[in-house]
This record gives sequence, C-alpha cells and structure tokens, in this order.
Amino acid sequence: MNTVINPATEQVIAEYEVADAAAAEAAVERSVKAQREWARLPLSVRRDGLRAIAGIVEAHVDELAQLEATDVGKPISDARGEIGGVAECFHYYAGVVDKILGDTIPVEGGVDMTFREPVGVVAVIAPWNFPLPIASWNIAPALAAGNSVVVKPAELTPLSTRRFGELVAGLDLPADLVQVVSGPGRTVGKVLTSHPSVAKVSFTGSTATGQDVMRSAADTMKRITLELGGKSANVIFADADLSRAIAEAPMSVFGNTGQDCCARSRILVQRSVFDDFVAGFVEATRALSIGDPLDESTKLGPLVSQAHREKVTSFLRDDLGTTVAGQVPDGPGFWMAPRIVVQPDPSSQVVRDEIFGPIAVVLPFDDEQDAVRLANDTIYGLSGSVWTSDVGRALRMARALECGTLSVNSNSSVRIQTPFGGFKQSGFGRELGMAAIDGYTELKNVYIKTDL
Ligand code: TXE
Repeated sequence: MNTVINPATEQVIAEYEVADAAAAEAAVERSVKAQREWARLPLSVRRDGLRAIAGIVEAHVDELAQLEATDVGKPISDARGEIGGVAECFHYYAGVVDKILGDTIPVEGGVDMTFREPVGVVAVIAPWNFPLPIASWNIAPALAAGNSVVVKPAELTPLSTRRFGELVAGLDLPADLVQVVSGPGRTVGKVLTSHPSVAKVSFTGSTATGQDVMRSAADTMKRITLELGGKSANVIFADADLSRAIAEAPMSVFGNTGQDCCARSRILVQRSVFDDFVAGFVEATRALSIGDPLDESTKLGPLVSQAHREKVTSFLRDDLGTTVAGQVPDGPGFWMAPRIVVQPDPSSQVVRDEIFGPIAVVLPFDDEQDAVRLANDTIYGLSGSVWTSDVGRALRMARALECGTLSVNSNSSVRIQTPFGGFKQSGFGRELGMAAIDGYTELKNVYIKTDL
C-alpha cells in the first residue's frame, strides 16, 4: 500500500495498492502488442491520437494541477502552467508524427536512404519534482515515433500521472498504448530496466539511480536516456543589467522550493558588483511569498517530504554564515525558508553537491577566465545562465561552459521546441524538440543497387 501525503498539511491525500514486479512484467507484455498495433496505424490516425491526448489534458487542467499542487506541494499557479505545458507537448509531437525524416545519401552504384524506425516498448521512469510534465516530455515523442509506453511515476508524487493514465485509457487508442504502473523503483523500476521486451528506458532522477539504471539496462543492451542531477551556474558580469539579473535570480534557484534539476544554485558574480548583487538578491528573495500552495499568490511551497527536508537541512552548518531569506508558516508542513550562503569555500559540499532544496551559494569571480573555471568546476553539466551586455562575451561564454542548456540574459531552461539534456554526470540523450526523436528511433540504412 502506498500512502500519499500532502507536504503542506502532512495529511494523507491518497492510498492505493502498489504494483509489484509481476504487474510490471504483464504491462510490458501487453505493451509489445500495443506497439505493433500503433506503429501500423496511418500517420494521420497517430497524429490525431496525440492531439486527443493533448485535448483530454486541456479538458482536465484544473483537476491535474490541483493533484500536482497537493501532491508535490507546488504553487497552484505553477502547477496550472506546467499542466498547460503537458498539453502543449502533446500538440507539438502530434505535429512531429509526419516529419520524422530520413536522408538520401550519395553513394556509388545505387541509391541509399535512411529510415527512422520505432524502437518498440519504452519505459519512462519519472521523478517527483515535475511529475506529469517530465513524464510527458518522454511519452509524447515516444508515441510520435511509433512506440508504446509504460510509465512509472515516483512513489512520492504519483497522483497526476495515475489520473493521466486513466484519462488516456478512455480515449480511442490501441489498448495499453500508454500504461501507468505505480510501484517502487526496486521492484517495478527494476523490471522496466531489465525486461528483455523493453527496448528503451527514459529515466529522470538522481545520478546515483541513473547509474543503477545503466547497469540494469546493460544486459539487454537497452537504449537509454538519462536526465540526472545538476548544480547549474548563474554567471553575472558587471556589465549586465544588474536589476534584471537580481529580479530573476531568486526564482531561478528557489522556484519549486529548489527541487529543480535546472536550479541555478551556484550564483557567480563579478567582484565589482558582488556586494550590490548580494544585497539585492537577499531583498528580492525575502519578497517571495511562502505558504499554502493552493493560494494563487504563493511563490514557494514546502519541500516534498520530511525525509527530503532532513536531507536538505543536513547541508547547513553553523560556519557557513547562512542568511535566512523568508518566513515559513507555523504548523504542519515540510517548510523551509530560502537560505543564501555568501562566499563559502568552493570545495565545500554546499558548493559541490546537488542539494535539491532552497539553498543558494554566491561566489565572486574576477574575469571571464575565472568565471569559466568556477562554472565548469563541477561533475554536473545540465543548465546555466550568463548575464552580460557584451555580445562577444555572451558567445564566448556560451561555447566555453560545459552544459547542455544555456540561457543568456535569462534563466529559462526548458522549451518544448528545443533540446534539453546534460553534459558530464547530468546524463545523456536529449529530451524535447526534434532531437528527442533520435532517442526514440533506430536509424536504418537501405541501399538499393541500381547499376546492374
Ligand atoms: O530520486 P531517484 P529520489 C535528485 C535530487 C534528490 C535525489 C534523490 O538530488 O534529492 O535525486 O531523489 C525510480 N531502478 N533528483 O531518491 O531515486 C524512483 O522510483 C529503476 C534529481 O527520489 O533517482 C523514481 O520514480 N528506477 C532529479 C525515480 O527512479 C528506480 C529528480 C527517481 O528516483 C530505481 C529527482 C531503480 N533501482 C531527484 N530506484 C532531477 N534530475 O530532476 C529508484 N527508481
């Protein structure tokens, strides 16, 4: 039995029987049949299938957003936007169904062409921080390319994905095309990463679990996409529009209460504007309203669980000189106010580890070279930002920083149309945009001899 708790109230909001390994195996077997049926359907039918999924999500935005807000503790206004993004994702990939192209390649003696074939059954293993959005970034391109999907949501936050599964099951699509199997990583997750009939695993979660997934997938040579942890840098030069950089910095690290793989949790600021930045950043962070996730004006909710709050607070030590920027509600809930750590030792854990909570570090740098050295001094490489008014510097930094997704004069990371994924131990493979299709297709080369 899994008991789901609202992290803002600590009340039980759902209980359900968890799936076991046998249920996961049965789902994979059904998925094989569904995939064959789906891949044979005309393109227009598959396109309309994805549109229908977008439509059913749009028709249930409020319900799904409410589930996400009470399950994750996420502000309702964020949740509504994120569920709107889920529908957009299915609309986008509905349009991709008939644009999965091959090449014709000049060769001697014949004609050569490539096709992109579906991989087969795709297992999507999702995390708890953006449950349905991250699942949809993988489900939608997988379906567009002619695959079937078995989705495993995280045990902590399964509700939106379970409801999504029910809604999709009611549509006129091949039976079992999208199945949601809710159970623990060590049983259901293990089956999905080792079953011989699963061709591809798309995993989002911690780097340590990503390593387990790779090991488990190795025996049957599965294709894998891993979207893992991060410790992204927000690099602010003295020539930047400092007021904008300050205004946008708090939500880029504390949004979703810091439980965001793209959180700009290492803020690097050029020394001449360092003190001004810190003063403005603390003040702007204090202005973020912390409280009831169902209140439309709330910007920050609680952390996802008591265990996670313990993990996050274990990074705080007296000698760090932390500034507490905000006031949390009294009473139940896994609350934690944002903490700002100014000039910690660059080799300390708070600078090096992914905390996944509302703790930001701010470090000074001297020049461009120093900024690149500090920004790249991490095992991760997911996202990053550069703030500058010098176009040449923006481009030099963009090329020098080791990360998969970089923004200039912005802290955004994710757009449905553009590739998203990491360098280094932040994983590999790309989600979203046309690039995601590479991960859901096998490239087949066909040569036809014409010079007989
Ligand atoms: O993640 P896990 P956890 C980071 C973040 C966080 C830490 C731990 O630092 O504090 O990870 O979070 C499933 N085989 N991120 O423990 O374990 C699990 O059931 C197959 C970053 O919750 O990685 C869940 O569905 N699957 C991150 C999913 O993996 C397994 C998002 C992720 O869980 C499995 C989340 C196994 N052996 C956490 N074990 C990001 N990049 O956004 C677990 N799972």
